[in-house]
Amino acid sequence: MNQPFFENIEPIKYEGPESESNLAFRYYNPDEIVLGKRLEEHLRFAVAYWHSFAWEGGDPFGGFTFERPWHPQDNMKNAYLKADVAFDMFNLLGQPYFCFHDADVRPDQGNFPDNLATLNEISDYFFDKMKNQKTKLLWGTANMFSHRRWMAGASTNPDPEVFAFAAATVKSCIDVTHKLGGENYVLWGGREGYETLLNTDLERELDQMGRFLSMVVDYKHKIGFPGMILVEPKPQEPSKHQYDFDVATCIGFLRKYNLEDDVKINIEQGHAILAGHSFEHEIALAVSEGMLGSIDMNRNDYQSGWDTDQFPNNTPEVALAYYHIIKGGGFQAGGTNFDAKLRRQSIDAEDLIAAHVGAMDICARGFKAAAAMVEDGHLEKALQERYEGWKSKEAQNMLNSDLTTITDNVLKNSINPEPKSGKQEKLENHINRFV
Ligand code: XLS
Ligand code: NI
Ligand code: NI
Repeated sequence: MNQPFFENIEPIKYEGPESESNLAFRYYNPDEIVLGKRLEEHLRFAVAYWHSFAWEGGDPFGGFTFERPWHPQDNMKNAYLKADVAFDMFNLLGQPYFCFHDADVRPDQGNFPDNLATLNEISDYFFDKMKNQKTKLLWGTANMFSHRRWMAGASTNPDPEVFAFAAATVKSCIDVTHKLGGENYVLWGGREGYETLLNTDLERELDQMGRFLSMVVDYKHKIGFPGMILVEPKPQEPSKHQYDFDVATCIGFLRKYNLEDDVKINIEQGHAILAGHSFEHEIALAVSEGMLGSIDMNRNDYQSGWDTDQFPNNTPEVALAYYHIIKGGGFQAGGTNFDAKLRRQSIDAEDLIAAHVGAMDICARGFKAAAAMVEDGHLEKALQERYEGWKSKEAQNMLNSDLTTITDNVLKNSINPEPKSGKQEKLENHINRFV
């Protein structure tokens, strides 16, 4: 199919920090070796199909602004055109991965058999395209939040028929992800939550969600899907209360249903902010529990209170996130998915490319800063020094004793601790040497 959507745009190249071009990488050189590995293999960038190609630019006060050639997205002809444009963009950017929901790539047919047939049809088309270009699938997922059938939840729905439709939908999406060699499968519970307890049996709904996820894990093993299963926390929006509130809540949930070995976590910057955390807090917590799977990289407006999904544009924030990812051993099957969308006034085809180029550059810059911070070692050393006291035998023994013994010791040795500086500003100043 011949379409002129990205007219006059050449494949994006690395030109270095001095480049004057709007459409060149200044920091992202995929072949640069950082910490012994190519940058491309560290960062594992993915483009999100939904924001870049399915979203039409509407907001609660106004309609669509984008008017792409593949709109309206209600027929398969336009689904094919959209796929052509998407894979053209992947070629221009050269990022190694993409991610998609079923609903991004084919129109909803209003019933399961037709949804299944069209998903299989368009994913066969992807399969052929992926034979001819380097783009791989980071993860697949099911959109079980847009269509009205999901309004009261998918697996947590009061209606068992919706649970059944959800199970069949997820099975079809795992099958397609497997067919395309996807490296992960994500479940984000957009409607898995509630508006009011007046009509919600919270305990029952959580049990339904636990059973559902267990079936997903069983199915993954049954078909030999080698990818990771990931859940993605978010505190609210679209539901008032989402069950997968944040990383800590997800870990508690996964442990309760004995799923912590089979399911890891996909952490999104904006969702961390909405939950009242920093991105690095969520990452560090997941790393410390062995639960980090992948990240959805974006930027949230700090004032709005809703999910703004902006492209990242803040090196210090990104650097601290990658610092904790590197300290955790880096990505295994996961990667950096740009779960980010244009502002609705950015209607040009070139805006889509520029947004990704800038985002890839910011991530590369942040990642290299983080790697330098790791190599420099000052932060790690300061951290070790702060906990130095715990290295002594007495301190370690105390952790295995009891309150009475400790009290006796406090009295006997007149223990009276002298406060020590936390040196926060000095440490923050140190970060500024790298970002
Ligand atoms: C929405 C979520 C969504 C998931 C995939 O807020 O971030 O985009 O990443 O369903
Ligand atoms: Ni996301
Ligand atoms: Ni989001």
